[in-house]
Amino acid sequence: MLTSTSPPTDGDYDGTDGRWARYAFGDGSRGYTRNLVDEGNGKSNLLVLVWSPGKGSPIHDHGNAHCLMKILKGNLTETRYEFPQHGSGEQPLRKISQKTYKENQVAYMADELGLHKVINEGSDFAVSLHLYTPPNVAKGGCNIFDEKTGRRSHVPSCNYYSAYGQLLK
Ligand code: 2CO
Ligand code: FE2
Repeated sequence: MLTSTSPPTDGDYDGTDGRWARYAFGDGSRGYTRNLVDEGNGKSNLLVLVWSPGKGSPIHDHGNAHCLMKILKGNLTETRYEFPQHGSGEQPLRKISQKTYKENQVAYMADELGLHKVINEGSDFAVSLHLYTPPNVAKGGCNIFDEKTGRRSHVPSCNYYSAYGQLLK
């Protein structure tokens, strides 16, 4: 029986079994790699992301989809910003919050909650498991945003570094 309405801090998948390792291709020359695990019969996207030490993502949106992120290894620091209004001109993005997630913690993100960037402030690679549904970003890409001007640029395809455990060229 559900006795709590508070957000999840843990998911059912226990990452300590290490079964994610075959999807976790790191590349220190990039901020992070996106590794496809499963396409959920076209309804979702399950990815393993590998975050290079001291690096991270640009500020981005999530294509009007739900995003769940569970930390499998290391810590990740998420900074959230208000979603800029169309036509509001050039203004710096307004920071809402900053939080560091530790191993096994789960974060939820969606466009309703704003934009975010994710940074690995640790000195080793960090790994996270991401579930996106519907798989809008895989189909239509996403937008990245300039922190100082709020200006957006569309990224037509957010590429995979590997799929089903095989490196892609
Ligand atoms: N959304 C980013 C991506 O799919 C990762 S940050 O966590 O939501 O590349
Ligand atoms: Fe994200």
